[in-house]
Amino acid sequence: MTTLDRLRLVRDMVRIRCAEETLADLYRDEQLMRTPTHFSIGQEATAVGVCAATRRGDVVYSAHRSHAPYLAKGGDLAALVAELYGKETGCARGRGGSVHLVDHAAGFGGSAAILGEMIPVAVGAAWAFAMDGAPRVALTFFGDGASEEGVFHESLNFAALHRLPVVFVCENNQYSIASPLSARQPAGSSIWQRALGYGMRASRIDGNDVLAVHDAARTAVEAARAGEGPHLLELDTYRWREHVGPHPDAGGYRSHAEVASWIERCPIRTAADALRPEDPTVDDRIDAWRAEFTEEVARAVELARAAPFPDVTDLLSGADEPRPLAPTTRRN
Ligand SMILES: Cc1ncc(C[n+]2csc(CCOP(=O)(O)OP(=O)(O)O)c2C)c(N)n1
Repeated sequence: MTTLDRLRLVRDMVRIRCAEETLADLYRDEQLMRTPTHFSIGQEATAVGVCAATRRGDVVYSAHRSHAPYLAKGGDLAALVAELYGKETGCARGRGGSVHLVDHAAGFGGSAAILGEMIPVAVGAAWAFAMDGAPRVALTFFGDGASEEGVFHESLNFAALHRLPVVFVCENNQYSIASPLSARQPAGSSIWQRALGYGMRASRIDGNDVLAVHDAARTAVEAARAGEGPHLLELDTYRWREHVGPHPDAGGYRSHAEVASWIERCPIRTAADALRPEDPTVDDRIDAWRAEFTEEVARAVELARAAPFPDVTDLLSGADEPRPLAPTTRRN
């Protein structure tokens, strides 16, 4: 990877951080977004590192913590913001909210909040790619909690059996709502090792190191594309905010010290530290990107506020129709 490619990863993380921090503040202060909202603040390296390893024709699915994978895959920012405000110009025409994002043009196949739900959907897409002989890969993001769903195991088994071009991306942020991993899974076991048991390749990576995530994802995606079958990536990371909603929540089920230790390992700062020796201007660049993206998000918020709500008589129709084109901030 060139220095410019590596800077691009940092830029994409800064864009997601900026968007989510602004949206979290507005969510708390305005009370206009009425959708349950799961922020990925602190987890940006997983979505950015993985999605940068995909091609336009590859399809990404995610669970409820969906903004970061959607944006990292090139989903339209203005349409995301409008969706959170419940507007007709949203990416799901205001009918889905934060947990039901979709942008087919960008290769974001959809997100859903039922744990594990999109894992078999990604396997189905990969099966279709394999039957068509298409050099495409499906990827699915999910949390450590979703790896406890039965459908996770059925999907891994089926994908391994048919050597399907699918990459399972487990964002292990250590908690399922307020339950730590140690209260839910046997000591001495791990999610990536369970995938090995199905006969597929699997690896565990520092999910706050975007360069390491990207390297591992590129290997997994290209192997899947070359017909070598599925791969599971377990990416260790941590969310900084409450499970659902905009607030920090240290001091209850997780200690202040634990949360602070992960904030020390901020993925943006980690990447900037790694890049500074080869580009001493990296901190200035981050400041400039912050300013640029703050404006971009402010414009998207203005458009969303001004857009119409769906017509109440039309709420149950039109699920299959393409949404009207929103003013776009699409980037690729
Ligand atoms: C089948 C099902 N069971 C329970 C829930 C309630 N629920 C919503 S999010 C969540 C925790 C998810 O944890 P994880 O998969 O680790 O993802 P994270 O929220 O940490 O990103 C639970 C139990 C659900 N949505 N679906």
